Amino acid sequence: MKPKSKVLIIAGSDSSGGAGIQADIKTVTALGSYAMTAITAITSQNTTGVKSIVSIDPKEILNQIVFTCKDIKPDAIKIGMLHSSKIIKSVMKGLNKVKISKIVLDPVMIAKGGARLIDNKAINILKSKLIQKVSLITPNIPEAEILTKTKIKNLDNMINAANILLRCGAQNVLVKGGHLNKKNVINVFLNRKELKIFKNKKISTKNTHGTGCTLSSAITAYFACGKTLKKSCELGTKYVNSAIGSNLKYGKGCGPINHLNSVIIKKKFR
Ligand code: PXL
Repeated sequence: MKPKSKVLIIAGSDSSGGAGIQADIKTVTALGSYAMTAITAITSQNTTGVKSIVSIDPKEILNQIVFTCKDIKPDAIKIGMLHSSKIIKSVMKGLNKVKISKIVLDPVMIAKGGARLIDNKAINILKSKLIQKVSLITPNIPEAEILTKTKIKNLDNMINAANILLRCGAQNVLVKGGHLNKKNVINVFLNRKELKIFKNKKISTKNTHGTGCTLSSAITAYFACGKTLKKSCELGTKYVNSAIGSNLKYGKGCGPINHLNSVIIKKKFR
């Protein structure tokens, strides 16, 4: 097949392959689109935790974005780990130059094992400036709590947080409820015209490393192909659910989900 669309991913590298830019490339590819990257940081990690993080020079991040897009224009952009305020400023400069309207922001803050992937100054710029430049922001519960300075314990709290983010200038918000201790996973999609609640059975497993990166990449891939954001969120959630359900059991800690669950290999390549 020929790729259905082109996606630029601006995110950090996860050496263990389950989250970060590795998850993003696998997801975009598994959903039939062409992946390009601008790497913001390199993490050394395995399923038991993060050993170290090195940021890429903001100038180099800008170069990756601008030079790549000048040649192959993406249909949409996904943004993941942004380690510092300098990096966010550089990414915003890049976005202004490349003028792509479909942008999905996953406000990555903390890795599964608890390692911080963003500093406080960066969180403030993300909330006050970057949020206004993107089509969709996809916080999980802890991220939504930090961004809105509220406590989130139930569906009403999630909707309230999504409304606060709209007031901060977000166009569309997807608050992901996987962290709530409930039988179902509830995701709340909200914009100024509609509210949609996606409900899925929670799959009990510790192997959920990279779910956030994977979901935002899947949404971006569908959005790049021309689906609405609401439909992209619905389909992205289905893809991640099936990837979690496959339960790979790789590594000694929180293992990766199965990005390949959507793929069938042709006979001649088996
Ligand atoms: O899942 C958040 C995330 C994003 N980006 C990178 C990561 C992680 C979590 O480990 O390593 C690079």
